[in-house]
Amino acid sequence: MRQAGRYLPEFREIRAGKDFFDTCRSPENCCELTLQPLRRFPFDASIIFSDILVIPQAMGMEVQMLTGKGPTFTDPLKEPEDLQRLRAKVDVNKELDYVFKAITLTRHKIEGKVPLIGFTGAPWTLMSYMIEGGGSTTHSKAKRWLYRHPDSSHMLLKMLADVIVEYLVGQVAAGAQALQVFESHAGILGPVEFREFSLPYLRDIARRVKDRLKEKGQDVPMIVFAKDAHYALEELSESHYEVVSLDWTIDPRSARERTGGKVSLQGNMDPCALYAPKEQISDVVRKMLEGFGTRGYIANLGHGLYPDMDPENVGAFVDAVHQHSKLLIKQK
Ligand code: 1CP
Repeated sequence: MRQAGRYLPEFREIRAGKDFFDTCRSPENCCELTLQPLRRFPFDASIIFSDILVIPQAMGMEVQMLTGKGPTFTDPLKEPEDLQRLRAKVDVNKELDYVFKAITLTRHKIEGKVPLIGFTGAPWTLMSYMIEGGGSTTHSKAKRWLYRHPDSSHMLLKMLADVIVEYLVGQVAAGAQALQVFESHAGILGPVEFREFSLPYLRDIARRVKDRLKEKGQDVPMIVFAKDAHYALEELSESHYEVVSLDWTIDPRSARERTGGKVSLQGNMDPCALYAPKEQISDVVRKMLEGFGTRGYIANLGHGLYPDMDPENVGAFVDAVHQHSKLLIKQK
């Protein structure tokens, strides 16, 4: 999750006074921000510093990251006619070259110590930002589209999926060793809408990326994170992803039963458990590991970190994962 986040003083130092997306466009800054947490903690992997909203930008939309407000679109999509404002054909090698450069530089600088994960937002999550114009609690403007303009919604989701496929294939060519797809706004949809407007695109992306990589003799694991999509666990485990990443509202044992060994699972400690004293963090981690078991499992949080979280407690989380997993493996 958001390991390179705002909870580290050294992160805030690099970010200070700079525009967020200017930082994303600087491969040197992205590389440094990706490496920072690895210097502090014995993580097993790293995720490239970037953002999911670089895709709407590549499609021609203007997005700014405003302090205290988050992502803000200058001119969100209002009606289906507005789709004509988007670039019909996106040359990802031109528009998102800065991300590929950041990945290549970071991959070199990591020197093989841990794998580097690339990522993207999924079509529905990006669509909702492009219509809402920023963060939202109800996502009612975007959902209004789904109910009133289903054809245009599918047209937009398809356009996004096409760009995402090129973008992910490009990330692997640049050096990414695993890919995570964030459907952060899955939970705002019910099962019926999820099956129509999210799941088919998640599947399509995994299948097309894998086919394209295969042609080049490449293969990387893919991870899907559909936040709050409890109802879709079984379907997600049959969607061509090797790993299903879970938020903290799902019980580890029931997730195992429902996915039945078809995929590896990732997650899912409540990030807010990092506010607890260290001993309690260790306890929460132990229970989580006992629930998931040690095979086919990637210990992680169930979502991103908040800026006021104590780096020491992040360290306590990582230590607890290592300590308890060693014990559990020994007991077998
Ligand atoms: O931590 C990292 O640096 C890893 C890189 C990373 C990732 C994987 C960032 C940097 N953003 C993301 C993904 C991302 N961005 C998601 C999917 C994961 C999730 O569900 O959180 C989403 C929804 C976004 C959109 C976004 N970007 C938001 C959420 C706004 C909302 O709707 O409430 C915010 C606040 C950002 C800004 C951002 N992106 C990344 C960081 C470190 C930040 C904080 C801003 C800053 O550093 O100035």
